[in-house]
Amino acid sequence: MAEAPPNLAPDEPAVPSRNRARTARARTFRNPILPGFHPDPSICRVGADYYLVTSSFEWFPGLPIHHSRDLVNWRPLGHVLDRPEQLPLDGVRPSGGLYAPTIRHVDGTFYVVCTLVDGTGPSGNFVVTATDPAGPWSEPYWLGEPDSFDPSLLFDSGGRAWFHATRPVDTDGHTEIWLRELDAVTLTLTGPEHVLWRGALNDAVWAEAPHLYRVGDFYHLVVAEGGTELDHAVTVARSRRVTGPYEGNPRNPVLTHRHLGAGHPIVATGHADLVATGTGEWWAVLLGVRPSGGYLGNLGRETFLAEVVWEEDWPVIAPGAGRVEPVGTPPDLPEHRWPAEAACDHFEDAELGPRWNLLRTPRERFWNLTERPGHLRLRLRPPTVTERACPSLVARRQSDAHFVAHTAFDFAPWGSNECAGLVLLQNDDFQIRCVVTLRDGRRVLRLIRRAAGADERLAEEPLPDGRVRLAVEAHDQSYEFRYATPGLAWRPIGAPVDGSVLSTQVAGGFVGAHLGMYATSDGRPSTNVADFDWFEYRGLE
Ligand code: 6LW
Repeated sequence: MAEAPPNLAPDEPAVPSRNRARTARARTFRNPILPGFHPDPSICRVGADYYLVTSSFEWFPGLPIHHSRDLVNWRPLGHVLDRPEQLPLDGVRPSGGLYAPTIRHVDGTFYVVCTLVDGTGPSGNFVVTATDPAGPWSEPYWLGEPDSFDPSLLFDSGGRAWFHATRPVDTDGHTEIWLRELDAVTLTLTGPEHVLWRGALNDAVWAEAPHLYRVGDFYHLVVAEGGTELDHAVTVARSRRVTGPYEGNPRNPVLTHRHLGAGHPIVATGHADLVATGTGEWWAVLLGVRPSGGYLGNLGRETFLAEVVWEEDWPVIAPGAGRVEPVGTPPDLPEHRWPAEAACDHFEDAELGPRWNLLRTPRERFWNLTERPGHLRLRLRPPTVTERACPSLVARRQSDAHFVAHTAFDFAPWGSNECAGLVLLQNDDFQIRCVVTLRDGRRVLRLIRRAAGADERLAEEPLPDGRVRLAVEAHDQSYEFRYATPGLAWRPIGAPVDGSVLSTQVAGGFVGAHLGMYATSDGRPSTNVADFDWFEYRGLE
């Protein structure tokens, strides 16, 4: 960070104000502000800088952190948990791992509180701290509370800090928001527990994602309810005392798309976190889903931006519209763009850039960018992408319903157990693989779709020697694969594949589709490698 953060609490009482006349603003911005799998956003402001974290589940590094000056244009800063010793994701189930984080800043320190769900090592809630949001972040301070998730922090006046989170009260999806004081020096929970809220609707399910703010005379509790799919909603309650009792807003839910049907380009909106700008405006970041092909969504839950105003000491989200639209009027902040990310990674740097992710915690370095300069070298190792392991996979998010991705690589399989190529996946059981392997001593290109844990071979073509180029072009649920070898023109492999195995609705869980480069020796030791020269991804919308 270039400048020292001013000593400013994100939750400091601000004067509730109506955002200024919207007609004066001619610019527009596009939602989502973070396309592709970026659920459960949480935001804080330090002076003119905004920092945003999102969930990452079984992917490593954990908790991407983005930086913006105008709330619309974001650049990746890195990840909160980027050291294997900080993040034990070994053996974690798909859509286990890191759930919804919260980021706050007070007195020069950034705090992220989060939950590691169903870990095979330490699990439950933890806090990490940093003085620079780009890192390094501390080792986790484990708070326990393994039944609770979606933790948040309120730093109140007088130096007190309040941990709040969600926990189940039964096995039917009923939950409660509870609160306990956090000793911000020892980072331990202290004092009595208080139950604050169980949701606004009669018999509400999944009251979760709580965030407390002190605004004006009230403590405002913003929660999600209805579950993170089509019935998702934002509801609010307020109290003059942090420990309650909380009264619900009679106008709840204050935001939902549950009544808009499949025709709306954005569904499942909820899980909001609020921020006040330096100019006194208020905005919410929240998650939503852009369906592609009915209710199917392969991109997972993405991060959206919506305006907030205060009326009668209650927040109004998306005033005048009541819904989040794909195009909006931006905050009254000077536009601040960042250099565009290159569509093609030529692997010229010594480290992988922040767009690249690995599955679970890497305990050995299976990727290398220096042994063969300008190439990503993947070592063939026994784990495969069909196991709860850390396979030799380097992947990025699918962030557009329409996209094309290309890669070129050198790979000579030494046995029919060895393969390398392109993989698109939701999880260990739902994926599409286009890989070079050996059959009867000859090199072949094979296209496989995996649904509910069962592989189906869709196509296979003999492959001449030499460098292989692979491409996938997707349009909603249609994924077409092509390949080329030296002297051979591009040709399709198989028919277009139904990609619905890459949707959350079919695969289940909380993540969005990833695609990337993969190599395995399938259970046997090997010293073979696959060298990827470049990887290009372009949205086609
Ligand atoms: C998140 C919670 C949720 O913790 O999904 O259904 C979880 N509810 O808010 C994972 O994003």
